[in-house]
Amino acid sequence: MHNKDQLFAAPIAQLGDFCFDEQVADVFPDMIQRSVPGYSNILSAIGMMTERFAQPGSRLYDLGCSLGAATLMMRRHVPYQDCSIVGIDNSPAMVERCRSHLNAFKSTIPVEIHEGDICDVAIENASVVVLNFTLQFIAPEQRLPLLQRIYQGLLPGGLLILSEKFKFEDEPVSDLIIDLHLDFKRANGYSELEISQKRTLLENVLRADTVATHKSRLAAAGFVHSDLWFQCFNFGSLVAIKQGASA
Ligand code: GEK
Repeated sequence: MHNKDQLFAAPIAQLGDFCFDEQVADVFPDMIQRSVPGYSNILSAIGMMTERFAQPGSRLYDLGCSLGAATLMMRRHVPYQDCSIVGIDNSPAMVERCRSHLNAFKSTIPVEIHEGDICDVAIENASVVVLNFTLQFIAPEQRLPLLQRIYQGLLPGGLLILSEKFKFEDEPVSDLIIDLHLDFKRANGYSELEISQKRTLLENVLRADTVATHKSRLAAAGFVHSDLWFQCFNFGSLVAIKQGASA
């Protein structure tokens, strides 16, 4: 059983910025499941795509791994014993819990979980790179350089899975989609106070882009092949494939 997210249930006098501290790490599986529509579908598909895109002797990266949900999926589905998985997160609370969570399951695939900034770490010999709801927390000016480094680090035929919260330009459409997401959170038991406090906290921290911005940034980073493969309200996921010898 996961701890229930009740972090924003009582009024908070001073609302600062959201951060991935111990309190958040303790309730994170419940929080993300109740806040992000389609989260478990995306995780299942990360497993399916790992089976297809992992290359023998390569590395698989989970950038902004939190408690390692995508790392676990990749570890379960990677079809080659000589692959390894690297998870990176800059929150010490997440990294500590991620390591013990992964140790609770048996596997012969090597996994390293590093505490660090994904904008600084080397990405090499990669067949699959996952950015599952992490790019949205990176400073906008660092997003293209990060995608360029991912592109450089991917092997030909390698895959990037980029899941994000999206912004919409058309006002009535945007209002509708934001409302549907609020209904999703209400249906999952969040109160109006919890919803509004969390929104205020995230305002300066989570800066969403439109799907079109993501596609053009992926193209600018070098990816010739990319598109949206999943969307539910204002959350979704893109794939980008590095041109291979035969692609
Ligand atoms: C999942 N992928 O469950 N460097 C490293 N980590 C970072 C950085 C950075 N610069 N900025 C933020 N993070 C996970 C969910 S959560 C998404 C990802 C969410 C980390 C941060 O510490 C947090 O753990 C993660 O990115 C984002 O599939 O909370 O909406």
